Amino acid sequence: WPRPLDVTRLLIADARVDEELARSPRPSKWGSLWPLPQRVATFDVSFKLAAASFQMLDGNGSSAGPSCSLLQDAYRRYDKYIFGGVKPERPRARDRRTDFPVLMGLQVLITDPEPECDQYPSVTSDESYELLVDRAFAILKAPKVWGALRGLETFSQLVYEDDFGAKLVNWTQISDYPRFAHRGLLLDTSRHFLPVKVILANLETMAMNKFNVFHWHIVDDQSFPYMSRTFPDLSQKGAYHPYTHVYTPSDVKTIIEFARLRGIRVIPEFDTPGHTQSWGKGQAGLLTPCFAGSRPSGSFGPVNPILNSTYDFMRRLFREVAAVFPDDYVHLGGDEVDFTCWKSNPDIRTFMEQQGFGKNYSKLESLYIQRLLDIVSSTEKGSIIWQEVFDNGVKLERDTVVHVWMGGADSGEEMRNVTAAGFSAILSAPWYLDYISYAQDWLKYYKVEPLSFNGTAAQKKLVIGGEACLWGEYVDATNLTPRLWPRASAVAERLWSAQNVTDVDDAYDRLSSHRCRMLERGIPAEPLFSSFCPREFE
Ligand code: CP6
Repeated sequence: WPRPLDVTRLLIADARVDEELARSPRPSKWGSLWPLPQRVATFDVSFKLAAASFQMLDGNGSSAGPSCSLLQDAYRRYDKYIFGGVKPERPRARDRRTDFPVLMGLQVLITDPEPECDQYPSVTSDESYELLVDRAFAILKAPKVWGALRGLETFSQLVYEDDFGAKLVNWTQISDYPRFAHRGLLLDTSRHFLPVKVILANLETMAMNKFNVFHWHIVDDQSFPYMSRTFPDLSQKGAYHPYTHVYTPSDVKTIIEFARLRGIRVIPEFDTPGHTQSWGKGQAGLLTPCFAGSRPSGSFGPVNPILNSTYDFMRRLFREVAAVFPDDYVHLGGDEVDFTCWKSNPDIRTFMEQQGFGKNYSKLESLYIQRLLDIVSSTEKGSIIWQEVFDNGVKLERDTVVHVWMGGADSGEEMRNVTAAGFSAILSAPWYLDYISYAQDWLKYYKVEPLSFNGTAAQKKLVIGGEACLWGEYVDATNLTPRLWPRASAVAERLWSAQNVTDVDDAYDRLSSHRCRMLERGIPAEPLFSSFCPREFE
């Protein structure tokens, strides 16, 4: 085993590299990098991975050692992806061919004294990394494990196969970091229950695309699959099935840890006061009774905002949620509140009069959300809310994040208003993946520029990122993955890569290859257009 290389010396770019970087070449022939890194230089010099002996290992002086199971796990994963899970015991004939210099391994060096191996990722996590593929060894340098995870994915994307089945990688130098800190995907487990296996497969695919937030729209009108320890009746009575269609505390733990090992945050959404029909089944008195004339009609509306019992319930539920989900943020929803039922209820009307709200039910909604925001603040969590809460003029804490979902491609004005008011914003409006057309949907997602709205530099800084949304009305385990991938990949590149990465022809080539790579990794991603893959999905 050779002496570890002097990494600092290796990472000093020589004149040739500087020249290449200045021209910002794209690795087109060999590479199919997705999302495209910030800076890439490659040369037509190939190294052969020594299949029998190639290994990923901690570099000398790395602050993350063998005890960092997050990295050790990642080495195993990427070894499988690179070599297809089959490594010969002894070198085969093709490995002994000497026409290429050999790449013996990838050294991973965490440079910060605190690698954050046992922590959870957050919105401020450092995901930057530098990768150098040179003779004998490749070096991956990152301040934190989060960057190392992103760099391992990139390294695995650089490897290609020659006609003899040998694994090759070209001389490459990459310096990379995300453009936006919040790169999310929303999945909805209420309209259809999604088995844990499906969620994990999509977390895995998210990592292949450098997404870092799983926005878990876990409950809604149709079902309440979250098994609460404090209020077991919520799922007992509100899930599609009390045992088979629920996420147990252990399921939730599994998902959170699986995500953490891939540098992905799990942000749960408990959407209120609307979208809560399923809550009412297991929590009597929570929802507003609707009236037909002077009598209760038997149906229920949004959460009842005028009862103290409502806030006692929310306090206990969100205390549990704060303990179960380690992320710094909880999504509180607040979208699409229908006032019809509130208007029909005489107690609510009396309350409105007492408060001097007149006929303005937005004020009632605001009162509810304000109290809920206070409850969540008391659990030491930050809040994310759908845009209506901001639009209705609710007084928000400075650190509240506003999630913009209305207006499709024309959400610029809302982005301008939200950031002008000093709030951080997440953009989803142009990225509703549940809409499908007989066309290349990925193109319209790809062409979005999140900062194209009118605003100051300070305002644009407040855009922390975006999320692709896949609402669940027409989606379950049978069609979720192909509907999501590679369409969501377009959003992934928009949120990771530099602003000037907009060449759609280049993107088409890289994304087509990336889609074939997802197939090879066992993800049934749909085709972009008429095409074939080197190996078809079976
Ligand atoms: N469910 C919830 C939904 C939607 C929202 N919230 C939604 C609205 C419009 C479209 C797609 C989805 N299904 N809880 C809005 C944020 Cl087009």
